[in-house]
Amino acid sequence: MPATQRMKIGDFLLRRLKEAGIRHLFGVPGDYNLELLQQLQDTKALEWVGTCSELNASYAADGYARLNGLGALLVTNGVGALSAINGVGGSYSEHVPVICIAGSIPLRSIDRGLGMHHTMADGTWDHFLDAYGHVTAAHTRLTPRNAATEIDRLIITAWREKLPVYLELPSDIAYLEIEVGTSPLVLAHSPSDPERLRSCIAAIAARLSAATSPAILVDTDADRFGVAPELMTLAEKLQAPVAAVDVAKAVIDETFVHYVGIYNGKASQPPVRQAIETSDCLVAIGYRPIEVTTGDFTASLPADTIHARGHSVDVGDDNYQAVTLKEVLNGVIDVVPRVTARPPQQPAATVPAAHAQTEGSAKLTQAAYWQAMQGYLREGDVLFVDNGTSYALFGLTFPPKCTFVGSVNWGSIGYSVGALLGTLTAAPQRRHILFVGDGSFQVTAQELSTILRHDHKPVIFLINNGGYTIERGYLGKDEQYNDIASWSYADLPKVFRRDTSARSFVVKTVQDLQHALSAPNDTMIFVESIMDPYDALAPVINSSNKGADLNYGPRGPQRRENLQLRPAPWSTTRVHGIGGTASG
Ligand SMILES: Cc1ncc(C[n+]2csc(CCOP(=O)(O)OP(=O)(O)O)c2C)c(N)n1
Ligand SMILES: [Mg+2]
Repeated sequence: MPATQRMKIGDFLLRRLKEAGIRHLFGVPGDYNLELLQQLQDTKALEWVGTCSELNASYAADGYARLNGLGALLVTNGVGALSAINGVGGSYSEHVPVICIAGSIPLRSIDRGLGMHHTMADGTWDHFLDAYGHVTAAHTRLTPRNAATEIDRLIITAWREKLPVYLELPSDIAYLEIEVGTSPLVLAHSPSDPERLRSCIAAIAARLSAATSPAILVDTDADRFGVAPELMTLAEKLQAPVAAVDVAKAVIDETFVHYVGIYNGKASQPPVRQAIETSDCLVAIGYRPIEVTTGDFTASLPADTIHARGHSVDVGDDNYQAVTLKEVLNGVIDVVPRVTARPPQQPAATVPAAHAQTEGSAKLTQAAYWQAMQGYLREGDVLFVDNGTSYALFGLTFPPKCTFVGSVNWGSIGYSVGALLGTLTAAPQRRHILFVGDGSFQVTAQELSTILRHDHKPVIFLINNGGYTIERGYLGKDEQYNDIASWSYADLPKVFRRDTSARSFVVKTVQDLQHALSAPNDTMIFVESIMDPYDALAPVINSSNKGADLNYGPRGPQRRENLQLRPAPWSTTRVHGIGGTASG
């Protein structure tokens, strides 16, 4: 019999979160979760990071989980839970393990049928639990009978599946004692089935050993399941090229000698396209094709591509279950013969520098802006992109050990500002740089105050172009629905923290930008760049134009005269990797 002890349910939940490696809890207090917050205060199990909204807390927990392996947020019944559900849905789409805890109405009210606030006031209480069932890998309402097992089940599920989970803690049970195990929670995958693992490794190794042009294609799960080092070892042993889909940018170090670039169908650089599409043994890791990652469905993987996922693998007609990605890759690395004499891959040309004028007094253009940004990036940066013309970031080459954070599949504007709080909290020693548009920033701008409150020192590059430029490329080039209120963005650090030491800049010329880029990063740097509403790199505008065709069809309004922002005919800027649709 494993040893047990008596513990309050709330204390046990906090203890398990801590044992799972979570050190911070994001969220907003409410009367249904204050009792757990008091337990957190009394036990100091975790550090509380209060946010301005539950939506932002969900983004922060997501950002935190990307660097920490798991993240958590605490919300209140209904109003808090539904505010957070967009972010949790995003975590599902992006495969990020987040634990969403809702302090919910007391069990007493459910037993007795008592109407309560923060509900539909119709005598029902399952709406929010049911809603979360659609955006999580597991959801539950805790009771004194199930808490000891359900808490463990949900945390382990989030970690194993790399997906969010939702649990309701009724407010009248957090202080009740139950019997729980004394041993700490162990986060581990079940070991693979030995026969399936052996057969799977043998099948992959046979294909790879016979291949003359093996290649590896990486999607985000390579990061989530922590196998980038194994993939690089395998590529080295096979002398095989590695490409990443755009959403998995920099999961493989972009300076790695076998890394060839971003594969995005016909938007890829020719050597990347060739390496992937003509490979006689392509190993794809967690590949999830959508219009954004496939150059508008022009991606064409070889028919016999080996598809490896977190917990299963397809090789030819065989499907292997009960195998884990790490064990499969390590097994393959062990048995494939080392290749020394493969003709070298033609390395992908580095991104052609934008043809930017360099005259200091010239009005700042996006071409000059992104050219300058390439020089600003440093080894080890955490680099954020939000939706919009800032997608140009995909075209930059990242120095070693950088982490890319974006919500590209889900694409919820404003994600980056909340998530920035999360990554800063998880890894305050790293430099975090946010690239965001004015429209995206307006959705979650208040969280800047929490970032300032905790003395974080990110560098924020905000493009002020008067509205939703990327949308103008879909529809409404001059329509007022794509305009937004003109904020004095660079003043916001002062507004959000009266005694701030943040360095703020309003940049209108190349010279101004150079000045801002030379500022020391001993405090927050906030750079507001004023740019033309019609200015965006050609691939970004092209992607919007194509998106409109895809979305509205041939009878849509996008073909009408002058209703769409189009790339300037003289524009020669090319950015590889974003030639497919970028979501607007
Ligand atoms: C939550 C949410 N609402 C609406 C959208 C649609 N949308 C995508 S990009 C965008 C505009 C982004 O504008 P901005 O951040 O200013 O970037 P710009 O293209 O102007 O650089 C909008 C409204 C979305 N993706 N997510
Ligand atoms: Mg904008």
